[in-house]
Amino acid sequence: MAWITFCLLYVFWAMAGTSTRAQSSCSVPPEEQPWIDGLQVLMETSVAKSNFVNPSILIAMNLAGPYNLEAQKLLTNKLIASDNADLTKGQLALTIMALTSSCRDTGSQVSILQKKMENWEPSSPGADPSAFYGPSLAILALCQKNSEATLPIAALFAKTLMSDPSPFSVDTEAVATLALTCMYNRIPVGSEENYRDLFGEALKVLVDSISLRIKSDGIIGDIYSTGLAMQALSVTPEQPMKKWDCEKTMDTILKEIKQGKFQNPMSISQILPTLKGKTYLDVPRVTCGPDHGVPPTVNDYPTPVPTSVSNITVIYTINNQLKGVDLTFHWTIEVSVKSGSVLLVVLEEAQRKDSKFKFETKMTSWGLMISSINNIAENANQKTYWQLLSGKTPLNEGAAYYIPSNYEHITANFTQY
Ligand code: B12
Repeated sequence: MAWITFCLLYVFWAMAGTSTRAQSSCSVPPEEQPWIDGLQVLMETSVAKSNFVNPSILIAMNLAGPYNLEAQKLLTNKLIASDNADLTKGQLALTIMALTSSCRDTGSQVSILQKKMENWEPSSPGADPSAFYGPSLAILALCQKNSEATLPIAALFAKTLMSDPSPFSVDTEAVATLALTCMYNRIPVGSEENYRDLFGEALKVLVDSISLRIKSDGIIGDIYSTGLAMQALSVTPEQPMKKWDCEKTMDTILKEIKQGKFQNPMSISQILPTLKGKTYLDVPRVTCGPDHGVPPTVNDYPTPVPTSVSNITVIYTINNQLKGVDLTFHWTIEVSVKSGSVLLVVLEEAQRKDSKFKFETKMTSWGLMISSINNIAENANQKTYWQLLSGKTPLNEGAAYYIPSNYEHITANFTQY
């Protein structure tokens, strides 16, 4: 009898571990599907165009079902061949999930990440609101590989998270929710500590906080955190204090897609799973085989309307009050660029007009990041970076995608996170 009970419990646990029980979900209406296909094609096309090996794109592609099998193969092989030595916890976690979604072996990466997380020393409370983003990805990836071995790390993570008073970004809370939901769903029967209560309590804190950031139009945080937040709210076992209207969020996201707000392949990679009814929790369940969706022809989906070619003036200020007392500066320049130009063109024009405005960039998963201006460089150890603002409002896109309007005042401000 005891044996039968054990077997039943095991089956129940195994089923719990493999189901991403959608608490709230909604889908893209069939007539809007061409827009989503268009996004996927845009994201997949970026693979051949860039040398940057982006695991998030492979994850999204495999969750959605790749159209471009060549791109899928190319990215998988590049990831297998890439050197893991200098990867951060978050990058390693994304690599593991990407290779898993392509049904490849991840044994060596998993043991490196496991060790890194066993040695993880949470930063002091309130130190850095984004410090949990990478560790959240790490717990999510490790949970999918070996949830039992991840229990103590996830428990420390959940406790640290709850004791930190600083408000996290919606992006961070969303990934932490996915990670702890994965753990919650895979707690082995008969575990010593009461993990279910602990993870449940942490999840409640996280989803309540996410729900408080739902705007009246359904956007959660900003449009670029909404994809991850939708994934999180659709799988969490804890009900948020403020009810989430998935349909409303979906409607607004579709409107934003039609306005051309999802041009950055990385932004597509974070919204596409939700639009396809998937979440990062589905990564271990991707089936790899010869089957793939029929690629839509390029004309099948609408593209955003092109902008005009008249010139506009942009006011551009660079400000450093942080580094080196004798190095501080606050300079402004006016530049003229073609209407519809991205901010990067403004920065290039400013640099051409006046060498004080010289700048450097570095390639990242989100595209080019402004890493240095007038020889003052960002520094992760000192938590400094160049923040971009329009007036006093921080931009929600980077310089390679943001399109300033006529007489807009853009500031690059050297600051700390
Ligand atoms: C942490 C974080 C930062 C940190 C990164 C440094 C650090 N050591 O952690 C800091 C505070 C510096 C930062 C800066 C900015 N960020 Co930021 N950031 C994030 C966050 C929360 C997590 C990134 C991460 O760790 N990913 C996991 C690791 C494993 O991947 P990774 O590829 O190695 O991560 C690197 C890149 O993401 C890069 N990065 C971070 N933010 C941005 C933004 C842009 C435009 C670029 C090109 C690169 C970049 O820094 C990471 C660490 O090296 C994401 C949220 C998200 N949804 O992705 C937002 C996010 C990527 N950031 C965003 C934005 C808008 C910015 C800023 C433009 C804000 C501003 N107004 O200045 C600036 C960049 C300005 C510049 N100099 O070019 C947006 C991008 C949206 C978009 N469509 O482009 C996101 C999605 C947040 C959001 N929901 O709006 N960010």
